[in-house]
Amino acid sequence: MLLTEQYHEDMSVFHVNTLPRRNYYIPFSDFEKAVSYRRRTESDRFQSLNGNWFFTYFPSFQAVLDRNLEDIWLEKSEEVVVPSTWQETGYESHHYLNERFAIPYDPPLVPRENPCGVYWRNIRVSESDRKNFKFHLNFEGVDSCFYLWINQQFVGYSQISHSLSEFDISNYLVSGQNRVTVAVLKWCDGSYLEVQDKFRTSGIFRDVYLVKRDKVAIHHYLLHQTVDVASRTAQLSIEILDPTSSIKEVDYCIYNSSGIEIRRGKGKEIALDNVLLWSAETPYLYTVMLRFGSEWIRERIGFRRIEIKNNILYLNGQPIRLYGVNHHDSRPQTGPVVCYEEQLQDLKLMKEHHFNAIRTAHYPKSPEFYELCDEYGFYVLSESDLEMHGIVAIYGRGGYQNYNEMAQNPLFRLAIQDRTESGIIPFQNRSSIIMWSLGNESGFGDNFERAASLAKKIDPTRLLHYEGFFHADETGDDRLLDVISRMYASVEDIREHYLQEARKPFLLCEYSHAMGNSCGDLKAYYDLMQQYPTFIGAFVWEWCDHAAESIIDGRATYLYGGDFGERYHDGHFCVDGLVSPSRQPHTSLKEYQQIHRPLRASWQDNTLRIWSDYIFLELNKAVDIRIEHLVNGEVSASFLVNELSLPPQQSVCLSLPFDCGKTDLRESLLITYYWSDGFINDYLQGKLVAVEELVLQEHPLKLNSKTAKKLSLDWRVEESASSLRLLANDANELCFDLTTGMLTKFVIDGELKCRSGGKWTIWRAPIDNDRHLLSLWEEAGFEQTQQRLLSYQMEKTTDEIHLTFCQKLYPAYRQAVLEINSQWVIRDDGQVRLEAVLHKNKEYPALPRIGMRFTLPVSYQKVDYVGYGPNESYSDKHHSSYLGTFSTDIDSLWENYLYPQENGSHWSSYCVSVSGEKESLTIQSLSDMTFSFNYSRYSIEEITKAQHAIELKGDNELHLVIDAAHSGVGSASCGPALDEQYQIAATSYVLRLQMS
Ligand code: IPT
Repeated sequence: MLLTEQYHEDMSVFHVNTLPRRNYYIPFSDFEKAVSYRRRTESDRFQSLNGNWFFTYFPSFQAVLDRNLEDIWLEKSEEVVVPSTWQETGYESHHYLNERFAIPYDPPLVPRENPCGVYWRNIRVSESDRKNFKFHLNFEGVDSCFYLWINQQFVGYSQISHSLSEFDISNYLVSGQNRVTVAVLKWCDGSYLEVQDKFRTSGIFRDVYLVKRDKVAIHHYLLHQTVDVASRTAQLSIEILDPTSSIKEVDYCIYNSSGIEIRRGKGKEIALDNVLLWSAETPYLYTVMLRFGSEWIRERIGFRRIEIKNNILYLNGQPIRLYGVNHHDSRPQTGPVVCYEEQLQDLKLMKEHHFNAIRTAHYPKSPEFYELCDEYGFYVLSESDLEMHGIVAIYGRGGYQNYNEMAQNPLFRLAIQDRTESGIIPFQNRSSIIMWSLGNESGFGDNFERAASLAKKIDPTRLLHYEGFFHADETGDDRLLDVISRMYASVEDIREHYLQEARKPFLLCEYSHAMGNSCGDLKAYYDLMQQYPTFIGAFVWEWCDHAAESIIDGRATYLYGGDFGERYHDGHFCVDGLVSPSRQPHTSLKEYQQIHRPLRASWQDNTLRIWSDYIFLELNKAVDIRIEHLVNGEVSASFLVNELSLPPQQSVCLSLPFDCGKTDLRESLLITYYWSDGFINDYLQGKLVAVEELVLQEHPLKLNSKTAKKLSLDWRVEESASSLRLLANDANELCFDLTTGMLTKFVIDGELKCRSGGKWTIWRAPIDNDRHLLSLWEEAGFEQTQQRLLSYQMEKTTDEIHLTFCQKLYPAYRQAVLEINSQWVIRDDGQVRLEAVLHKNKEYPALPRIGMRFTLPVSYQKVDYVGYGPNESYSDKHHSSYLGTFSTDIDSLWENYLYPQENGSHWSSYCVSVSGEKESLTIQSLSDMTFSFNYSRYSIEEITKAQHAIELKGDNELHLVIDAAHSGVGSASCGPALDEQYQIAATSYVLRLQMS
């Protein structure tokens, strides 16, 4: 028998023989190394055990229990690299679940068929090391729990997937070769508390290492700081929380953020003056070198003061907002296994897009992540590894009405407390963390009131958050929670219930669900935050799309729930990030960047003013600005302001070296900001901060149209029962189908304008945010419509032919949804005009769009347009774009969503021209009526059907849709319904176009 006792189904034992929790640090023997290291591997006390381990997979732990260690070591084992997951190394297949338990509910029991992976490797320990040091074995993350042996002896047990477990293995080691064996179980009672919305994985997925400690060493200490903002003084106190240690004293040495030594001494109280305060904008870190006994520990500390006054969040005496994002650990090749460089890549991208806050959804990060947040400047809302959402699926108990069951059940009390401790104690010395969160979506009850008291007892200096209080019954007590938190509440709901009379600061821990083509509501929430200082922040859900990479036909493709043969899964609901799995920014991220830009321009009294929205950061020659004067959408003059200096919360006037506002054309200033040299964060150098357009003179855009060849055509009409043909010499022909009113031929001066046109549509390839409307739309029959020409009239004037059409568009089996009165005007100079009034039947719900479809030959790949670009733009998602003239190609218009859906539209356009080598079709709005357009290699039908980008093949035609109206995108996949102003629900729409 391998074990005498088992703990993984015992809700009173979570850790056996682990060392008491301590703050995270890595000791060094050598001061010089300690003061300057970049990575902890540089410490002589640190020995990474990452790398190859022998591994045997057992489908059931029962089989392991029947063996002894020797048998297991002799089993045919393979090697795996640690850290990794069984799902990535191929021992199990992937499984994505949102809020459901992955196992039947019967806590603390878990399935008997409990897969187990046994890992083992040898380590060498020298005689002298064993004499001089203690050896602490650390695991930073094992899913879901593990039993540990050194050589033949059982050492201990631990659980909580995202937590630090440390064992003193000194007494188990021998000089020379030693064997470390770890049995990891797929399920334990903790699995009921780890129901986070993610791919469910198993294994040793974070770093493993040994730390050599002095025989007499410190274990746990805290650094406390008190900051006086007015006098810029700080008091640093060192508290040794280690009653058993004989070390009572500490030598210290402090360097300021420029590396200058400012203090050296012995003692636990240190007063500092002239302190440069830490903020997300100015992440000044002081290096505090601590010598306990003969170990050196480096702490990098930012001095800052966090307070709530009048329900407003203050940092260093200034009101701040948390512009945040929810961040999961997720990579397409390794799942939850993320390395230092990848974490850094994410943080840099966030900085570039103006996030200043992160919620560690829904578990603590590995310690190095927090150190990076200190260094790069983020306000962190650090969450405990806790989510018990699955309880709402318990059969017959009322779903969300049963939400509080686990939160109230004493069975889970200790486990919740254990998770509260493990989420706080290791990270208390990190300056970036300003708020703790008790967990995510676990209901509310006594267990959480106790967890809140515990959290406040461990750390009274930080704010406390738990959104689950929203589900509390009337007895719920939230006195210890410092903020009111909600997720996905609408702007109106927030204004009405939380802001007009504030009880506590208000926070959105999740909002603007970034699934697919999304985040149309970012501006509305941003504006609300500006209006109410008690609305202290909001965190977008979420940073990245989760998916598993797989190579199919030599091409990387991304797979999600259901692609691995699982019976129960949640599809692609995990593909909901601002960046793709490989970190390509989606347009939602660009939208966020623009809306949260720290620099803004205004135009008043013929003066250009640039404002800094920074609260702490003095822009010391940090930004270059390029200003372009656009006349009628095209650049007529430009100039550069190099290395702008601007104090925080101040503005500066710039004089323009050209005249503006003098013509009857549309004039605007296009202002582009870039980080220049010398900014505090070097990695941002040359990066774009924002592009904004200030309209000086509003006029409909008139296009500098190519001077078209003057034609003088003598149209001849041929009419039959099924078609109406207009012909002028051999090179000009328009043919209309008289059953539908569609254009079946359009050739002017020998140029093919399109293969087909005039086909009305109300369908868009559904975006994820349409998912709640979809059943309504499908029920209404919007996806398949039929068009009928009811009547037409023809009239000839001296130089024009007028065709007046009366058409209807019907869903497959219902009454007409649109009645269309249109007039085609075909002129003798070869121009074709269309004026259509589209009446929507009031009985139908809001429509996805109202547009006219054209198909073009594949050679028409070039696209020129005047509209909102260069990013895709919609009525509610156009802030990262501006009105300009753009020249591009069809492939660049395509926004690649992993789950194919409507994309690449350009809102408020005046003109689009698609062309091949010689031929082109130009569609231009008449007067000030703008349109949206899509131009794509794929038809709406093909995009609608596809479930993975790789399935899209194209069909030998290119597809253009000109929309009189196109629904906004919103964020309703997990958020409020699309704001009415962006819905297509009016009774009539107009399209007025000229085609040539
Ligand atoms: C909410 C969860 O907190 C988060 O983990 C994720 O699932 C997100 O939504 C959706 O992607 S839960 C939802 C029921 C509000």
